[in-house]
Amino acid sequence: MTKIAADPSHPRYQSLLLRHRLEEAEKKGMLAGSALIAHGRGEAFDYLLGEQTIPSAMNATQHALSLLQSARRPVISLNGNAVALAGKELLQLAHKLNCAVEVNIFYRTPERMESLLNHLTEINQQESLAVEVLGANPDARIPGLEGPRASCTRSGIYDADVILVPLEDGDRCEALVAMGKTVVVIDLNPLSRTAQTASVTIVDELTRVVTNMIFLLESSEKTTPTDSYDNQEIVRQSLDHILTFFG
Ligand code: PTJ
Repeated sequence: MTKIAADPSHPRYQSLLLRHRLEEAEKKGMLAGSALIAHGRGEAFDYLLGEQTIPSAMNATQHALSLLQSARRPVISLNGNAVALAGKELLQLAHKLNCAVEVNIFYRTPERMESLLNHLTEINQQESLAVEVLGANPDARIPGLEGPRASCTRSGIYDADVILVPLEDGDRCEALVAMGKTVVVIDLNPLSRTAQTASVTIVDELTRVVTNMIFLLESSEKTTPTDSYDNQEIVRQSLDHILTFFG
């Protein structure tokens, strides 16, 4: 593996580290052709957020966690960018939540699926985790979606009641909500259709969210979801925060 050029004291270290992870994943054939474009869009929004977890995002994260902890059948859906940026931490989160992960990609090819599944299997072994990794043998379809991106696993995404989907696309988010699922998304763009249609929208950077979730799980008791959570208000607060950037 090539080394990242900057040292941890570099002011852009975190950003360079994430870019480096994507470069490495690209070499292994894990990413979609547009993965780096999607990441760049995320970076632009993160800049406007001050590259930090804003209070509304932390509220959404706490609520999402309580939903995942109380779920009958939670699952974490993983795409190429998510595995590249935070594969290890997402498996650790799944382990703590005692749930499966499912590789479910928008631009589905057998080669990418194999590369992503192998990478997760390696992490499971290296970290001595035994997280169930689904996605190799899809046996169900998400209603209302065309093509390979509708493929999913019955014991995973199809039967899940609460699903965490980092960097989801708008169509699929809508289709999952239409199936009656509680859909938690992580998306730095509060204006995206995904952010607007999800049940819980965490407007924050994926690696920060996963770190926050693991920290919360380790430091606090199991919490129950509150009825007063208002996702539209949470998304509005993130937009307000971005507007303060412009003075
Ligand atoms: O692996 P695949 O085939 O499922 O494809 C994955 C990508 C991400 C390429 C695909 O889903 C895609 O094209 O996504 P979009 O439509 O570009 O949406 C990506 C969204 O994620 C954008 O709104 C970005 O702002 C946001 N985003 C990008 N990087 C991050 C992020 N949100 C949180 N954390 C990030 N690191």
